[in-house]
Amino acid sequence: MMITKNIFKNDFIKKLKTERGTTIDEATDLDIYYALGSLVRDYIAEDWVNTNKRYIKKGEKQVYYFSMEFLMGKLLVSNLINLGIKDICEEGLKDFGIDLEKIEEVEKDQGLGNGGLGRLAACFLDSMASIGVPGHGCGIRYNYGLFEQKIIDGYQVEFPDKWLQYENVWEIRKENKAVEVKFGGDVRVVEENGRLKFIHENYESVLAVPYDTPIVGYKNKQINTLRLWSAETVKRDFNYTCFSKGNYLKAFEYKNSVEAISHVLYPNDAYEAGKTLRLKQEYFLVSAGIQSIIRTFKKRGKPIEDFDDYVAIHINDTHPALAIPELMRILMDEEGLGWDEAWRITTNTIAYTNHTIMSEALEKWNVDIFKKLLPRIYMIVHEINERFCRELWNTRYYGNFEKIAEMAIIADNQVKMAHLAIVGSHSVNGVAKLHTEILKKQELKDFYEYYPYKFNNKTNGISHRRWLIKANPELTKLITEAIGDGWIRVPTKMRGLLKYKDDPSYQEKIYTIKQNHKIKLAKMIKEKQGIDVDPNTIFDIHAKRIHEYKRQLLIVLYIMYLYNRLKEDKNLDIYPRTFIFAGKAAPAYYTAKQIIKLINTLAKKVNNDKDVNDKLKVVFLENYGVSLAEKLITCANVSEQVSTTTKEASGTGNMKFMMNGAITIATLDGANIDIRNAVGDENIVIFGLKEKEILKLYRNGTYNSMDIYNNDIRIKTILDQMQGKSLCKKEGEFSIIVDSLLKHNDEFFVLKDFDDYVKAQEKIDKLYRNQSVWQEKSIINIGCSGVFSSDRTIYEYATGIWKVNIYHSYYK
Ligand code: DL6
Repeated sequence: MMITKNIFKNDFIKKLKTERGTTIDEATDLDIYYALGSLVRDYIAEDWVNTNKRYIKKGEKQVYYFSMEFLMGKLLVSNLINLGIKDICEEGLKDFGIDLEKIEEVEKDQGLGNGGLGRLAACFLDSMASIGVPGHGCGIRYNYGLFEQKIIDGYQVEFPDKWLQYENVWEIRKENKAVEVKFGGDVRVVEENGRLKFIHENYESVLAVPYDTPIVGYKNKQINTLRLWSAETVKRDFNYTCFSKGNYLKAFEYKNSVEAISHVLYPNDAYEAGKTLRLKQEYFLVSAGIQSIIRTFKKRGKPIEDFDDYVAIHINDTHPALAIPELMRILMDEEGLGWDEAWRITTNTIAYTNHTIMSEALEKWNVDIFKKLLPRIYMIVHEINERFCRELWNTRYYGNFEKIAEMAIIADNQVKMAHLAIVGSHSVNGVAKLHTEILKKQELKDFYEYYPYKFNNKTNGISHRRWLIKANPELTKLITEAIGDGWIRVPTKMRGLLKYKDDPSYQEKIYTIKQNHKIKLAKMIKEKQGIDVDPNTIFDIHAKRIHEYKRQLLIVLYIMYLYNRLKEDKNLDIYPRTFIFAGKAAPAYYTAKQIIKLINTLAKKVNNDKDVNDKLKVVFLENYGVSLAEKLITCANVSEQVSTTTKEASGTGNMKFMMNGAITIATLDGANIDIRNAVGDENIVIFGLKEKEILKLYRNGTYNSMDIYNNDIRIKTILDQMQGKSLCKKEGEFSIIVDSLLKHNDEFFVLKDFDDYVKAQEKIDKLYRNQSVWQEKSIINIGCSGVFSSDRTIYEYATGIWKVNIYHSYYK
């Protein structure tokens, strides 16, 4: 159906009446949001049903993207854009005196993720639907997403994220599709007709109930599904006998323990060591997801032996790696296949992405916990391990006990999830070239040597629909005016912009758009924090999780250095800057939380010092998430991507900032390298240790951060200030930070890279003064950013790993 403005206006009035019992004059913003959301869902409905029908009728291979995290953000405006009706709705609402931007504020972010990994999953869903891959998300419907961060007295304080406080207008509960997931109990083995049967008994049952959210493709009528599972009790909600006897806690024990499974997202971007509940969550996700896939597959009437021709399952890091033994279990215990056939199907179906080399993120589960919680799954993992070790012994490592122990899936009383994921899948990919090379050369070297054909690289990407079209409609319009709208479907066509790079009038327009965003942000900062920020200063932004390897500290040291210089000489000629930080720290990561406190302490000092005020400001914005990111990325002149080389697998914030015209100051880490290759050395500012230098320093242990402290007066002064009372009231408040840099020898080479970073920043300062040069670089960055669209990434996954049909042939 073609939706015109009048149709929309009539439908909207009707919705307000039927769903909210109100009229335009009486409606609150919440009424308007819900009526609008419900209407948009109606507009989606028919295409959603038709897409599913088409998948079944054509028998197309389906992709299921399993992830413990989906950081979807808000969906209203992004759905309007993809349906192609945003302008109509916006204008229709305006006729009623309603501002869409204001209504969008009512929607809660779906913050079911920690950071890069979860947001990548969300971008992938958008791209799969938009380029026409039959691909769906499978995750957990946490009642509480990533905590809400408030800054109180400079400290991070966490509050529950009540995203489901009101109805979630996008989801549909499908209780008829619920499945049972079993925990604990015993496995009895019996022989029947010459075959072993595994009977799972005395287990605890949990009902997994799916909630489906439509994922709207860009103007193509393709609607895929994000299915999130919620844990519920199977039979009785609570034990009435206990309740009657007055034992209230006991009465609700079962209900509480079941519902805990999907209660809250673990707020850590590495894994939660040893937490049984986390293991329970992981199995809950894969068991529910795989049972549901098998059920859908069987409806097609194809033989189970052909499963891998029709289904591809992707596991987003190792968190869903139990998909491997779970699929084996179902194929053998329920479908009656033998081990070899089940193994062939499983490994052909499953593919795995590694997202980090940080050792604390490598999941390992204690065998005793694992066995107790998942007895049948443990038996299968044990058998996979036995067979794998035997194969290693027989093929390549005969007699080499040490090597086999290193590669084993179960060793040292632990189940190693990365090893399971590699052995049980047909593809292992890293997320940027450098990251993949590090996996091959170091972290997963043994596995690469054994299975070279499994390893490949898929450089990350971002949805340009979310991060440019939605976040920056003004820039979107300007690009389209210059080169037409072909770039929206084929983002690499943004290169067409390069011919405008030195056109003064185009440069002026690019400048004005950025400037207007900065003015808006400055207003928000003033309202929220009372800080006056001048939009004419350079906006220098670092927004991402707070982590030592991401090196917020390097920027802090630089600000302190600038501050000291300005205090010495008020007339010092530096281009005025506003440093903006945003990001959450894992609640148990004390050093990261102290870094937040340090930034806020420094902000207070700098912002209240009249001597430096017209040249330097520092702002920490609380509660970083998708919505705040959409506001920030449009405002940056400088994008800070300063992780210790080799530590950031890819980064995706780097791509978002670049696409919105920021110039990146970066180490040669993760996808920064790919950005450098795309824009050329002159259009990015690179500094810091290179991969080889870093690896050498780690290897030969010759680095001594005390030498730098003793020989570089700038650093000595700053660290002494950080220790003493000149910065904060409580002496020693930041000693954990200073100790990490000095006593613990600066694991992330902050001090080592400081000097080079200062020089890089001086280069930025100089470049910004010449606005025509700066704007030229900005246009080049925008023009070259198309290759970082997740449409490209998904195209590579679809053709290189999943081998699925891509329905919309415009993407090549
Ligand atoms: O691949 C998405 C994203 C990368 O861009 C980041 O560089 C990387 O740090 C992040 N990794 C994680 C770690 N999670 N685990 N395990 O979030 O992935």
